[in-house]
Amino acid sequence: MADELMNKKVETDYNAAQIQVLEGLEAVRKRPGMYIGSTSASGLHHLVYEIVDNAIDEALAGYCKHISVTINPGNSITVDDDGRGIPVDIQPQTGRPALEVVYTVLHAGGKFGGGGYKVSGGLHGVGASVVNALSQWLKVQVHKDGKIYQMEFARGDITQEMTVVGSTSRTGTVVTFQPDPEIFDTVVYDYDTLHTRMREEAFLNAGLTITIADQRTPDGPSKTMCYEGGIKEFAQWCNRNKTTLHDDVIYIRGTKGEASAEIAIQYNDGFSEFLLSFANDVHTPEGGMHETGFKSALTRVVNAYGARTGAIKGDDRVQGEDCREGITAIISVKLTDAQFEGQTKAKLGNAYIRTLVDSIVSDQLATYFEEHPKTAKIILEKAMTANRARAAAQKARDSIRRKTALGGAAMPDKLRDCNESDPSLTEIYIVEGDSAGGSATQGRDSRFQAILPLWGKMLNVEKAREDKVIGNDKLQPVITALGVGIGTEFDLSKLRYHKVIIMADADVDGSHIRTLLLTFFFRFMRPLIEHGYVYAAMPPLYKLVRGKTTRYAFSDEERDQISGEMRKDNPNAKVDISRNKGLGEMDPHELWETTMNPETRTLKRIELQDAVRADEIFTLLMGEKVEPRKEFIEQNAKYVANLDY
Ligand code: 1YM
Repeated sequence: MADELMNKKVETDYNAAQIQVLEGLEAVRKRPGMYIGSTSASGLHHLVYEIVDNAIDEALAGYCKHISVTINPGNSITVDDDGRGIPVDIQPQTGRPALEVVYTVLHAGGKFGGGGYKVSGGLHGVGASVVNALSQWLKVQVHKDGKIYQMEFARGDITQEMTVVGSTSRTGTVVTFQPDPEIFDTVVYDYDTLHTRMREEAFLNAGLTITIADQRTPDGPSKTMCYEGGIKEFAQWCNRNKTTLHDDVIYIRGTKGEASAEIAIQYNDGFSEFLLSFANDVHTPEGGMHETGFKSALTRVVNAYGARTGAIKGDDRVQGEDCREGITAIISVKLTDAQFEGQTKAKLGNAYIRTLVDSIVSDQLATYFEEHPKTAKIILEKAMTANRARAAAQKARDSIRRKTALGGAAMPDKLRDCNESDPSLTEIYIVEGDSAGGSATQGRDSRFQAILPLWGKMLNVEKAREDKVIGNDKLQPVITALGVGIGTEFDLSKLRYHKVIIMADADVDGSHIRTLLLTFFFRFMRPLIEHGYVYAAMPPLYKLVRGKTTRYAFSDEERDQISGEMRKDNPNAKVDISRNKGLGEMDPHELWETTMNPETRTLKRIELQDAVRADEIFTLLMGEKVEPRKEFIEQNAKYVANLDY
């Protein structure tokens, strides 16, 4: 009788737990954005990172050496690690195998891990069960104690209970999932996106081997990455196409209690600041306490060294930004209670991390400077030169301000402004060439669309400091029209248009000017890109005419599809297909219909990744190193015809 009661009790608990499970995963399917950020491509890729995070935690615990990520035909993903394998024993709380709990209970990781398992700091702290809920199907295999355990799910529901399906001599976890097309806007994975993220993970976890392979085609790409030097190698890699000022990468690390921090620094001869910070391997583009601690310690140490050696006299000081000119620094912290704050939850909020980073950088960088006086001198001199250039920039700015104050007309001559003054309703087209500018001005809806034509050869921003940019007659109109200022004076709240649209031809010259403008925004107005205000207009590549019907195509595939559709009723009909020659050759009406009318146009929002790539390409094409430039052009010869080096 007592036994019967016991069983009944267990069963009731189990049912209650099951109901909770269903409600939990149902919530994930109802509001996926809450758990993975979005259901666009970014959310789709996030599924992979969640599963990989679990494998990386196993690596951090010291049990896993190799992780492999495979994109399978049909866009399912397999993640395989050689760790201990997820526990398969029955959990006393639920009466279910741990494996099942991990994949069906929301936020199960920390609760059932028995001490050792730390929830890693994913964007929303979610894990395996979320991926399961958002997958059309998911299969886990655990290799453990000589056996292969297997369990299968569909949209979070169990379709096959955990069973032993074979024997094995290895250990580890193998997860395969098919993202649910009912949930995601796209279910097609991008190899480059996954490759970039996996490379980052490999740099951040020194000695861990990560393989990424695309098996959707027979000879798809694959790459195995392992960096014994960790973030030191990461900093060198970021500088690979730049001229560095010292060979040795400065490396700093320290721990306090459960938290640890490591930093790698290498300066190049450029003018921009490249800080990459991470908390628990999660990129924190909005910065936070780790970056704050780093910046204040760096400034203090450089000034102290300058004062001690007599290079900085009296009350003179170099500013923080002076000390960061040309810096490449990787900051990586690991902590158990990461607090992510800010608009996109991409800013680290734990105040004690600032203290930790500040104190280790203060101590170890000061020591480094004493032991490496040559490097110390180079860094100090770079900061002092930057300081002088900043004073010159201030002068240039003041002089422009005086000129505009005297001249009265604050806006550039070439700007054709719109009537609406509420920035959230307006857009500006930055257009290459006067003739395209003319068509755009005639074709636009002047109530909310402004046009700014650019012409002539633009300044090479790669080798320009703020003072040169401010005085530049090609860039100054852009700066004035946007209203936000640049560099230190940048103020996003003054942005005059919430859509900044670069409109350039779909040819080599057009891509040059697009790259140039993106690099300029990236270097001097980065928040504009980070907040998603920058777009590229997408003019059509082909025009198809059959009788009185005209349609446009944006790719070769679309051209073929549309031409097929236009011939549907009569396969012999003549469809005239012409390649669009350029923006300047479209009449205003055509330009409006294809590229500017919000109802019919296609705009591509520029993401930071695009800008980082533009910056890289720009460094390559315009910078000083010839070898990588040659390589790039050889690799991309089919895209950049007629470019000599
Ligand atoms: C391809 C995905 O999930 N690997 C993985 C996960 C776990 C373990 C090992 C693990 C953890 C622990 C003990 C522990 C997880 N275990 C759990 C939980 N790869 C992948 N590899 N033994 C194995 O932390 O104590 C959650 S994840 F909660 F069951 F312990």
